[in-house]
Amino acid sequence: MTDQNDLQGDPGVVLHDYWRSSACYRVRIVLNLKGVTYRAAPVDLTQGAQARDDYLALNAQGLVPALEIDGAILTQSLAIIDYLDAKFPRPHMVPADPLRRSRTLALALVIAADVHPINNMRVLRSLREDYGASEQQVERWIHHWISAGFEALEVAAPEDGLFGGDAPDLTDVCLVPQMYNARRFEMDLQPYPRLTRIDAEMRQIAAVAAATPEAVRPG
Ligand SMILES: N[C@@H](CCC(=O)N[C@@H](CS)C(=O)NCC(=O)O)C(=O)O
Repeated sequence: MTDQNDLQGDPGVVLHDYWRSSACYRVRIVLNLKGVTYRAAPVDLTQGAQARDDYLALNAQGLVPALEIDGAILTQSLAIIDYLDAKFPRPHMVPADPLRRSRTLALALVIAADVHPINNMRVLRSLREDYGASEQQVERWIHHWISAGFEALEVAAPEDGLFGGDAPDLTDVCLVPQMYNARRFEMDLQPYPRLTRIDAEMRQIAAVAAATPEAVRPG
């Protein structure tokens, strides 16, 4: 796949990355699928590095990822992927056909807009610190919202192949990190056999395997 785009390997591409962040994991998968070489600049969320002035100068939201590319700083994983798709078209993450495009975006947004944001670190911290939630309640919250998204995705998932058919699309790219999180929080995945199969097929792809948290964990 690396030889399919006209330009890859710009050594100036820097991903401000946290190894276990799902939003970063999405961007790493797409950079790898498109064969774009990048340097990772770790932002240690466990040390609060996302809230330090030097990082806030890159992303005033204090969230990872941020991508430095072409002299610009891009934020929001889906907006970053949209830029990469425009700049390095092959393989496409979102189809050009309007109807297929809308359907792909809708499924990807089940995860990126409706599941992931309410399970991220700052929300879980607020549940614990501002609302006194116990670890058991936090876990129930996480499972509840992942299940809500996965139930809808399982219905939409193809019987064979990936969401993108023979090649990954944006939904597949968003699914893999969300499945990683589901396993991390010990969710029962038996109700989602199609999602489980798609995730396993995705992780067989070398570019996807190279983006896994364990493969990029610093130190
Ligand atoms: N919608 C954003 C979400 C980014 C996001 O929530 N990043 C998390 C890691 S996955 C983060 O930086 N969390 C830091 C915090 O919650 O303080 C995107 O897709 O880029």
